[in-house]
Amino acid sequence: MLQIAPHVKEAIETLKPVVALESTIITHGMPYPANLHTALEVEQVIKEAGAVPATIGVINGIIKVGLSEEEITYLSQAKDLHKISLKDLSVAAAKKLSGGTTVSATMFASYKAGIQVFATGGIGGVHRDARESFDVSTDLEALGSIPITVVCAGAKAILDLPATLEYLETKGVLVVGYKTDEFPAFYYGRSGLKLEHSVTTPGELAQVIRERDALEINKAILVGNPPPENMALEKEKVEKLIEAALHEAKAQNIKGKDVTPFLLDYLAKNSQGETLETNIALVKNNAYVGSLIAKALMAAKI
Ligand code: PSU
Ligand code: MN
Repeated sequence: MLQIAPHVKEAIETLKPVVALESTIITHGMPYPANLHTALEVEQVIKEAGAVPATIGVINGIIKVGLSEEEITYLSQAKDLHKISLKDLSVAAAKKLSGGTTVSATMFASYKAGIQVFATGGIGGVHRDARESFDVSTDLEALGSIPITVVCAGAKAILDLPATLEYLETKGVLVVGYKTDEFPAFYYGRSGLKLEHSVTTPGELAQVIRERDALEINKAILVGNPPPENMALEKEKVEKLIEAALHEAKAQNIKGKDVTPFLLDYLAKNSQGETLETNIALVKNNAYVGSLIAKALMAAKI
């Protein structure tokens, strides 16, 4: 059921640095053609940094680790693709569905394939209305139970960031700032939420990952990497847009797994594409840092 592309399999077996990528960002996170260009460019960033990219998604019920360019193109354009999180993988396999894998499903597939590092944009988390809606992303459960390393620009700013950090702490997930002592806020770098732990080099982080593995702590390490400074948006501006987006989602009665795609789309449209540009830049930046971490991990093994 899990099909690993031959070049990815070879890279894993010969201890080359591999970086996994998700595909919900392609199917539900960005409009066409920005989604396609971004997906291909992110792979290029990883290659140029000296690692092997493996974009993960589901095609006709098969979980593919290392999608081909044709498959990525298909996922960027096809209609009625599913947003597949961890709980959906079995149904997708049974019913031969196709779709993008979220952070939780991609973490699962990466771990099964033997890939240790996964780069994404922003993880899902505790929604701002979670006290009433109970909407807490299953990404947080996956982080609490799958021992890989996830590089992100924090949780999407549409979420309740302090609550998301609390939830991660409850789940025993180590959150490490990469060259920052604050939890990044996706569109802007500084959330004001201090992190207990931070590193300044990939080697330092690799050491922490190795200790986690030696201790057999079966939980993810979440690396918070701020968006590139020249691409970060102004907090006040973003927060105004988010308020409006949340209001609109409520008015249109958007619920469950449709909430995140709706909000991202609303923000992009109402910021003249600015939030999309930042989203693209930070995914690339995370892929780059993910490559450095994967390389540092492998350097110690050879
Ligand atoms: N980050 C982005 N764009 C996205 C997502 C994250 O920059 O589209 C996706 C991820 O796949 C994440 C999912 O796992 O949104 C979370 O959805 P939910 O809030 O419904 O759990
Ligand atoms: Mn949700």
